[in-house]
Amino acid sequence: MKIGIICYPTFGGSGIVATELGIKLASKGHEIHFISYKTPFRLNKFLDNVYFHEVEIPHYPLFEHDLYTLALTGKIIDVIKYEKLDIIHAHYAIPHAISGLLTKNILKDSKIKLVTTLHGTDITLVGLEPAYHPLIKYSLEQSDAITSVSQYLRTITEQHFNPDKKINVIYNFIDIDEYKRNPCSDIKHIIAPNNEKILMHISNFRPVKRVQDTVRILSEVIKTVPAKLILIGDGPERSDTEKLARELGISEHVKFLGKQNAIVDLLSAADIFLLPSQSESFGLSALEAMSCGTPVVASNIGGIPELVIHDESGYVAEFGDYKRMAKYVVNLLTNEKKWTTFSSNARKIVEEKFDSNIIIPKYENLYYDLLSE
Ligand code: GMT
Repeated sequence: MKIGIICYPTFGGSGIVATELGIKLASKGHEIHFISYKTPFRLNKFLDNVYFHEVEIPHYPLFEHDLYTLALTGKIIDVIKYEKLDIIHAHYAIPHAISGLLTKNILKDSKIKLVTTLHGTDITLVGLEPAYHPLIKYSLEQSDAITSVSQYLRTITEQHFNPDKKINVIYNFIDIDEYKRNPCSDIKHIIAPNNEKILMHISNFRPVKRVQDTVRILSEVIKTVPAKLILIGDGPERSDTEKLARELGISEHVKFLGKQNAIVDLLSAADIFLLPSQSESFGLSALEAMSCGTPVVASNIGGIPELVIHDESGYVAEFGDYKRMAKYVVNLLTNEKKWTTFSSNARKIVEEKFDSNIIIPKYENLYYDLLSE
């Protein structure tokens, strides 16, 4: 099949999922055409069957705002026409699914099929903006197929938009051969030379991630267990989080590493992964941690409990209840047998439910079904 993938190229779960999906499909012989305003950051080497098409946005003094949606539509039309695509797959409803629909309407005689994958905030945040609500509803009803990355996201989409179309849940996935605990990682000894336990968090530091709660959790944990907190990523909450660590007098226990690429080695050094988000349709970083055998302590919101099984592979608590999360962390860090069981349970859940070898065929079957209609 020839598939066009429309996604955001920057750090962020939806772009990562879209890029990894394209890479896996290409390795199975499909021809993949990524369309975005920048090369997706995970597309960092030559790969057979993979092409990238950059959307150029024309500027004109009359346009106070760039017309990305229209420029994207023009580029999709171009790629469909000249590369003879069978499917376009939009990741994130706004504006990708809208551009996809516009394309379909313009190319009336084409047999192109549009798949829209919902990732979370396109429904729970952006989708609730009154100006965008009718657009999202239209894009859901007019796409040839809709997928969502968790059961939770399907339910909330049905509640808010009541689309007259089935939503297929296809969970996010991971390459379990790439994301596995690396016992040789010497990062642990560098970060914690006195054998302190390591708590870790990775995100884009947006307010919804509640990064400051990770510092509050650490301040509780170190009352009983010597520990360090490693924060990976960057974003708007970083300076306030640094300030909080200073105010609590624990900044020597907190390391801000910024954006990093050696995620597997870093996760292999972690004893606990923290994800205290206020909203999370899935929680891709928790999946990466679990695949590396790191138990997760998280909030019990959104799609998180679909992967972090409470009292089995980690713990979940009410969002904002950092004291309870800290208790769960201490409980795991002071019970080696329990930690080992949770670590292997976490890996097992990933192998059984979220392995890319299980999930990618679900997307392929969806495409084949559409093409045979
Ligand atoms: O968080 C966003 O604004 C969008 C998106 C992204 O690109 O990071 O995140 C969502 O998609 C991820 C991949 O499917 C999910 O793992 C995240 O849980 C989800 N974020 C939220 O729901 C807040």
